[in-house]
Amino acid sequence: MPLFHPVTESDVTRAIVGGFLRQFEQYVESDVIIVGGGPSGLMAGKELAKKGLKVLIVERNNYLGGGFWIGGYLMNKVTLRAPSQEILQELGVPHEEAVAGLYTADGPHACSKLIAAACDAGVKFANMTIFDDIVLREGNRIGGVVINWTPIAALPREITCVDPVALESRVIIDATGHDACVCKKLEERGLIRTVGYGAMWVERSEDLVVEHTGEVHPGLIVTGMAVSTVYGLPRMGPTFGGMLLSGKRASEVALSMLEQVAAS
Ligand code: 48H
Repeated sequence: MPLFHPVTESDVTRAIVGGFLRQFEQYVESDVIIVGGGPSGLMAGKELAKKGLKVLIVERNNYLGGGFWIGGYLMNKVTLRAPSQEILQELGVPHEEAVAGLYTADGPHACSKLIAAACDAGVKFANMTIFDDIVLREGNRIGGVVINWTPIAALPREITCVDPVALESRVIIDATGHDACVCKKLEERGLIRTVGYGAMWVERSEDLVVEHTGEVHPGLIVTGMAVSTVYGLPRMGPTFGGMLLSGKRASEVALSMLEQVAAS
């Protein structure tokens, strides 16, 4: 008597294709699309989904978590400055105080708990999916994102040229880290200007990132390391509290933007 229930290969394939297509169709329109599934994007997504919003994170890699997995210098430890260790507490991540006000945790533990919290809150993910372009409406207001499969985008043009598709949302969050890909796309079109992140200055950088997190263009919010790139703020190295609190701030800004849209 076999241990497992009998199923055929076509049952497995149908389950995957059907499940994918149902979700993809449902998320062709979302309340908020977050580009980038690193710590700032995951945090923003978790907070927004907790409030009942329909949130999709577009991530070009197969894995989520960005730079939060391995922390600094390939050493699997992440650091967070007070008061952001409270988020580790909320997520149930073991951590210890290294010196007054500076906490360490294991990157894989912190990152996997944050991903799980985002999933539990109801965030959906399009991974292996790369942001390609922006949808612009009247007055250059954001209308959505243009996406393609990462493997397609990685192929040389002479081998294939596959047109992308678009997903609609009135609020987009650029959480693509150092590259600030969404903001750079608007810069290419002459709509905003980015400065490039500055030299390291831990003490100053994280407050500035959180303070500057917000709307950079009608419908577009920038969060995380992308904030440093847009505004020329100092980098902070492998310390992540600023990323988490910036994500939280981005979610608050998104909520108030959506309230304004609903009221208009
Ligand atoms: C889809 C994309 C695209 C694209 C990128 O780099 P991240 O971890 O970003 P943050 O801002 O949440 O956190 C930054 C932090 O990890 C860090 O590097 C710090 C604190 N550095 C300090 C310093 O001094 O250097 O995650 C960004 C995510 C990644 O998963 C990318 O794969 C993804 O965005 N991404 N996804 N389409 N075009 N570009």
